[in-house]
Amino acid sequence: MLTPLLRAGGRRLWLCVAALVLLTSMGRLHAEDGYALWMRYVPLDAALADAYRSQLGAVGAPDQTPTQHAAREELSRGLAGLLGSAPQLHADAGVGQALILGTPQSSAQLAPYRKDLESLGAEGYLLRQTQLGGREVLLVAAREDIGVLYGVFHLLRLLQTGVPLQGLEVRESPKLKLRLLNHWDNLDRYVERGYAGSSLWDWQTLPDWRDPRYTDYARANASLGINGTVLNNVNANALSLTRPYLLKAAALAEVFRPYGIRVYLSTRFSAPIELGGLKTADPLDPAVQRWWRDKANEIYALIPDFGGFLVKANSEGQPGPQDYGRSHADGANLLGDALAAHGGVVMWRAFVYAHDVPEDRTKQAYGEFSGLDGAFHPNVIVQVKNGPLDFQPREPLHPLFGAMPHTPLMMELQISKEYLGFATHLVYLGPLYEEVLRSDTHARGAGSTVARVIDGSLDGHALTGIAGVANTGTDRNWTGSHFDQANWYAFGRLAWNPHQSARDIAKDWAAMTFSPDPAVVQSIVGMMMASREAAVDYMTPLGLHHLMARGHHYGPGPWVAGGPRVDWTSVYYHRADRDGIGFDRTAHGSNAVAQYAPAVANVYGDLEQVPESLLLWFHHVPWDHRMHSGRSLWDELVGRYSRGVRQVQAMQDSWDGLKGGVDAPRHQQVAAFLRIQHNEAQWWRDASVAYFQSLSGRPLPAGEVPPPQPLAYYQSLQFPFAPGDGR
Ligand code: BDP
Repeated sequence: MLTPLLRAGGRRLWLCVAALVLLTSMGRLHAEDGYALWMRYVPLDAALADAYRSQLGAVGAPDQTPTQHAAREELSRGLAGLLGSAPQLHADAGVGQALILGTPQSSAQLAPYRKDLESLGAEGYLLRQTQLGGREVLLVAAREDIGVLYGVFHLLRLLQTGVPLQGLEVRESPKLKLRLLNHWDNLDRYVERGYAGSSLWDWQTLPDWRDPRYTDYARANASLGINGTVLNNVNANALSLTRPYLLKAAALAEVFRPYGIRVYLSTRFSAPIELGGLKTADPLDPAVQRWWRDKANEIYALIPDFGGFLVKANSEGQPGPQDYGRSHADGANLLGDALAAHGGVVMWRAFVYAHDVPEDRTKQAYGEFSGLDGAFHPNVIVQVKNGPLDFQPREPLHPLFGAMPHTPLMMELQISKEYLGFATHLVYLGPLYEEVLRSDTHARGAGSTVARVIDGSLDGHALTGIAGVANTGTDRNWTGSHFDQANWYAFGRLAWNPHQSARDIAKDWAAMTFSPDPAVVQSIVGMMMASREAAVDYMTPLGLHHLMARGHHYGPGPWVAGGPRVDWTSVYYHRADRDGIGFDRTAHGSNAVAQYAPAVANVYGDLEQVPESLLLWFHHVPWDHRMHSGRSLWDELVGRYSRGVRQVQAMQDSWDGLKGGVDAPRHQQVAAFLRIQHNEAQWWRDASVAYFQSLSGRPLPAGEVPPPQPLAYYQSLQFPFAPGDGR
């Protein structure tokens, strides 16, 4: 009798202890709203802080330029937060300093490193623990001030993630030259495909009022090495090029400059007509050429380090050179010539599909651009989306990668999740980015990855770059949800080095954003790494694509048909009927596979070899088609939809387990968003299964629950106020 009682008592005691531990740890967790992003700098574990404090001691950090000042400020803020006391900062390098920041020009102690630092380039940096005058010192050294700032952010990351500094040796330089955010922000502060509030840019109060948030935006970007920002939407308003707006852009440029961030603008090709009163915007017309040259001169007088133009032309109704019978190269070169004298670049988008071409939309960019290889002026770079359609949950690589060896190509990724559940769905995009970067174009034999196309190493280009469509807005947490901060973060880290691993990046982010506790990190990284595949499963499994509701793209719409353009409908892309499903892009169909190098085309074009994850992108197959699992395609499809929903449930379970390990306000919001995601994943699954079953006429596989509502119900749902729609 005694033993069970004791056991019960013991259990109670254990529960009390556990509750106490939880309460104490919860007590330590301050309520957070996400504003600080991954730069929270909250106190480290005491032992770790002691160890770091003994290694960092007094700091020598010059304070002569705005960038040097920014580096000092960040270091000071970081160390004060992490270690509990602000460091002693000395502007002149001196004996006894344990941490030395600077360049060979700014710090006498770093002068001997001049040669060593040369090879790191203008933005690179060196972190090194070494002996100086018989003492241990840590150097954060670079050729230019901006490298020092990047080095400071790197050092702070090491501290935030608990990396020992003993014997530290880090040599870093960016693999890509242009590392840009593209803001799809309109002048009225509406953000196209934005899910995080309004535009950060308060055009009305600029240039006089410089919201301190602009500085925090710059800090966040500099912490990742992002070095440029396109302020306005690619569906551009010509007014951005008028003097009042240029003055506003100049004010932002001034705030961003110390952080190494240049300002760029999206330009409307017809601006010479709209603003200049010309009759034409023909790129070969001398008056048009003069107008753009004058405009460039005006811009550079106000913004001496202006980055250049981003252009969406002859796409989705935007004006462009083809309106005058000229090519994309003619258009891009017109602007390139205007900027050349000032060192600016033109990023000319390849996201084009014509209104009157009845061809498979995924083929059109290649069709229009591949023939122009080598025709662009040296300061023009062609900006290509990751896949040939439009930021879907999964796409194959864009066939232009590797197909234009004589033209610099940069990649455009979407950070904002237009097609991936907006801000409420937890979908970490690191694996999506990594998947495309590691895709092999086979253009110059095996190993010709997209990462090597865009880092210039494949074809020897010096002008290189990557752009991410920003997910920022006025929401307190910047990105509309706590987890969407990870997508901004991952984009920036991969922009610096596209060969990094999405999992490693997730680990850093989770430790810095939530907690360095290994159990917390492991659990969060597990959720993140599975999340993208979950979204693919519950939205568009097995290579399906573009099945979202019309216009706003919120929720399922696999039945979408009719309307202005066939390639804006879902039925065009899935082609399902009683017999089968999928878009035949083999030689029997649109032959889009032929746009890839033969080694890739052979795999994608062959039903036996194509990865199942892209099966229905490239093939139209009967419902009975045998899958690797041994199941029929129909059974597999339904199974994938349900698997996606279960995965969201698993994320909810993991998150519930983190109660007490993450501060309450953030925990609650993520938990609520996961509930939304779960409901919406279920909705996606039910609506899609109901719809495809209405075509296939097949019974659900054993164990699958029938959709609770008839198809007509799902089809009747309307969301006129879903956010972010184009307008
Ligand atoms: C699509 C968006 C649309 C953009 C377009 C683009 O739906 O709002 O304008 O891409 O990239 O994904 O130009």
